[in-house]
Amino acid sequence: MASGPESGKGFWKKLKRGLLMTHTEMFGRVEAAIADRAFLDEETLESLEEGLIAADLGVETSQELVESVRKEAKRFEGGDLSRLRDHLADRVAVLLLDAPQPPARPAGRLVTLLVGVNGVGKTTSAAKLAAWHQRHGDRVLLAAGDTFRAAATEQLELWADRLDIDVVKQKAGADPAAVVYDALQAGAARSADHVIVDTAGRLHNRQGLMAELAKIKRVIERTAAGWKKRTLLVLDATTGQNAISQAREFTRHVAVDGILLAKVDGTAKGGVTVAIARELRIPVMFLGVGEGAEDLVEFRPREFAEALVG
Ligand SMILES: Nc1nc2c(ncn2[C@@H]2O[C@H](COP(=O)(O)OP(=O)(O)OP(=O)(O)O)[C@@H](O)[C@H]2O)c(=O)[nH]1
Ligand SMILES: [Mg+2]
Repeated sequence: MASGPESGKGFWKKLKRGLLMTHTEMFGRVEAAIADRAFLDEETLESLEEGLIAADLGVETSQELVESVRKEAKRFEGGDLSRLRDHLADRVAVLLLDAPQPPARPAGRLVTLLVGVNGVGKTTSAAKLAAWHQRHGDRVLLAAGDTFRAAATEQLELWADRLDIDVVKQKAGADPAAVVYDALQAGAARSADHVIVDTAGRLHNRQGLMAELAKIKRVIERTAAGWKKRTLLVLDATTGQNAISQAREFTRHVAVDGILLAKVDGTAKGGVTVAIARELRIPVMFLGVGEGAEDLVEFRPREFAEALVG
């Protein structure tokens, strides 16, 4: 049941690779500008601001960061980008450390419910999260709580086979709350440390589907007495700033304990992580950085800032 940090090298490599497109978007312009002039004039600062905004850090955050560079522009003269990078990495880290922090894996048995809009990456993330916790010593059980589509259960089973993890399922059309109930019973019987529940995609304005989620939560509350519980909202990083409005709507209807931001690798808008952390005031807990079982990393503010900027 340990939750020790992932080996430094693997974590770092995945994070860097996941943020590559975003990093390039942020710095491509300013690198070109600095190479031309070797000093930070207004135009270069504008290039920096454009890059930060294009990488979806948010307009306000981008301006704040550029302002902090402008104040000390002299320090960065001579075309030495590395000093500028260090400065920005520090500033971003400060912003991220000021946001709600990802909690450690709670001790004891745990139920994780994954929720979110259609197609954001819930099922893939359920599998990756299961693999992550398995690597960290948990005995994991998956619950196929998306009974809406027959293919959803098959998709989860395919992952589970590969990872050698059990899945609790029912036939398509079954009540997802009943699947979750079964999974929690099975989890207790098989001494699982951690039950991870996949759910069907839903929009916040679909009342019936939101009521279904509330029912799943009630079943978890009642059945998993003594277990720690957390609900993670899965967001799709490729939607950039839209992910924030989506989260705002969603969390008006469902209480959420953390964010799992998927598909960070597939976008140049990975800076939205900073905007999410600052604006939603919900801890970002995991980042999806690829389509493989291993492509999930913990969100660690300082390391994130360094990988993003450095
Ligand atoms: N590149 C990349 N692709 C991802 C990541 N996470 C998920 N995907 C892809 O996104 C697509 C949708 O993922 P799913 O896990 O099926 O999404 P979902 O939220 O379960 O979808 P519904 O159940 O239909 O609501 C798949 O093609 C995944 O491979 C990620 O971190 N990086
Ligand atoms: Mg799914």
